[in-house]
Amino acid sequence: MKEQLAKIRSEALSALESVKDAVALDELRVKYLGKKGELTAVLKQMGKLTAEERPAMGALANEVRAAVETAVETAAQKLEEAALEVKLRAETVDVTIPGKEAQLGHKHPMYMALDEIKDIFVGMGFTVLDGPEIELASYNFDKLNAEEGHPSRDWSDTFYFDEDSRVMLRSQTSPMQVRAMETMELPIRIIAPGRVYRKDEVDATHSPMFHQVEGMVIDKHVTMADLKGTLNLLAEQLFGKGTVTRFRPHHFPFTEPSCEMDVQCHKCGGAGCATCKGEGWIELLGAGMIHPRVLEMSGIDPEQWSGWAFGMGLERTAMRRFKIADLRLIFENDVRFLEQF
Ligand code: 2NM
Repeated sequence: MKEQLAKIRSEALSALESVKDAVALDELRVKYLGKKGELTAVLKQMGKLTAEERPAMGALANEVRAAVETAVETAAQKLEEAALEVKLRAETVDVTIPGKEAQLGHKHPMYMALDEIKDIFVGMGFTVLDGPEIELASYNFDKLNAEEGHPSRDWSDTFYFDEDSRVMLRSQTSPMQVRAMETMELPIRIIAPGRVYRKDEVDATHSPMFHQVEGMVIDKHVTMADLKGTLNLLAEQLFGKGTVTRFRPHHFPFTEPSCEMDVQCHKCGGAGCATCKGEGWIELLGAGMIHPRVLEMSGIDPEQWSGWAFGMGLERTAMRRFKIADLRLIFENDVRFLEQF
């Protein structure tokens, strides 16, 4: 029996020493330590021993069991470590391999122009506002003093959603200015850039969707001098120091008096060339003193407050800034075009 136990120990230990995987390990564990295993089989013969022999043999059997159990644990640990080693090696990242270059797009020239305009106005304390593109005709027209019968309200000029012309795609960003007048605390200094929609056929200078920036100041004692000073500063910062401007009388329903501002052609200095189509001047924006009726309709007392506003087309401004000849290029988003700026 002593020999049997010694044999189990040496066989088990050498088998466990070289075990290759978890399944084989489990088989060995069952073979030597299991209920029907070799050790149990030997222990079952203990009954045949004399009372004197039994304690020493029992102690030896326990010693062998403990040795085999320890060897099983050691083997399990070794297998686990080896598996981890394999996993780590498989998942190694070579940080020295050159990365894949991400294909970034290109900022759109119109947004480059818009960002410049935003920076100029934010620098003067204006807030940039965003508003709905689906608007109520009351905000797009009525509250801006363009009442029933005004030509811009016609079905041939405006996209309506309903038969009774109540809901529409905004044709200008000024409804946002009305919302600002109704909700913001005075004084107000804001600009509102965004998409606007008009029923135009696509050609080199027209699109049914385009972008505008409008701006507005309302405060005490605001005059046409503030309008001219601020818009001259805009022109200088957009087109360079010393840019010459001129203001021409014009008409808008929401301003009185109204004007358009031109900048002298930077190419020919006013003599007339292809860039300015022989005019010497390039039209930049429309503006004016906010009509007292417009202030009143938004709950602002025109006896106490006054204001000026302006509106400019973004595509046209970008086309002038970057010498783009055809409006359609602005909307095509061809990277070969965009990457030129
Ligand atoms: C323009 C020209 C002149 C304008 C007026 C207003 C408001 F809401 F204050 F009345 N917003 N925008 C305005 C004035 C827009 O676009 C050519």
